[in-house]
Amino acid sequence: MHLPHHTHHNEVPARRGPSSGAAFRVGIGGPVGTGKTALVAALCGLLADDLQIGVVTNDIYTTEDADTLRRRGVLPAERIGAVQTGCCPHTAIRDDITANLDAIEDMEAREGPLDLILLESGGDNLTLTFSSGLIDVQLFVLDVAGGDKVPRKGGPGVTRSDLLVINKTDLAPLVGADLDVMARDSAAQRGDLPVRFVSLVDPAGAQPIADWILHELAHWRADTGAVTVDVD
Ligand SMILES: Nc1nc2c(ncn2[C@@H]2O[C@H](COP(=O)(O)OP(=O)(O)OP(=O)(O)O)[C@@H](O)[C@H]2O)c(=O)[nH]1
Ligand SMILES: [Mg+2]
Repeated sequence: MHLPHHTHHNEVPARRGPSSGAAFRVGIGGPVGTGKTALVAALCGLLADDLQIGVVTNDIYTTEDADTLRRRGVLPAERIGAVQTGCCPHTAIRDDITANLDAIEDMEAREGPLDLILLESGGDNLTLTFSSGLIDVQLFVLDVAGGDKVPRKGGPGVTRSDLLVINKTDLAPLVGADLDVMARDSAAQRGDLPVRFVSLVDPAGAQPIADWILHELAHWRADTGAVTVDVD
């Protein structure tokens, strides 16, 4: 994904590829409460038998999301790291990504080679994006409870994320959200970029997202060039 870079603090090396033993990094962003942590938990359940996974969460003032994931036992505790941003979530995933890079690299050094890092941003707004120096692909998570107008409000997560996830479809009848409107508006914003509608009340509902990640991971691994993303 090629987004405008905010590189004033961003002296990061180009992302390493699979040949260097680095894990595939998936950024998960989106507004507050849309189900990012629920998605991380469900993905760990679906993928941990086949992949060595690490998780890094971002929260502003706490380590709430990492604590929740550890309590739920979705992965061994040492595979769940937390970054406390102390500032707007997007700052730590886009402008100065050092704390997140450190958390990932510490985990990889401690735990040995991993296949997949799931990196959850703190909940923010429609302007949220990850630096391409931090992640390989990024998901943007909306929910139907925010109203069926949200996809047409646009923003880089809606228009250009590698995958748009629209969660909590179970709530559509309760909040009067029209999923067809959301699908139509998402397609209008995104062109050919993919969208998946899910409900995570049952974690198995994350299977379409797990399948998409496996597909992207295979593609990334097949790319024999060691350097996959250039940071300008
Ligand atoms: N009904 C319903 N509730 C859901 C679904 N997914 C998540 N939730 C609930 O929505 C609330 C917020 O979910 P989280 O996973 O914490 O959302 P988040 O995006 O990580 O939130 P922040 O990190 O605070 O931005 C929780 O109470 C979840 O149980 C869903 O598919 N359907
Ligand atoms: Mg969360």
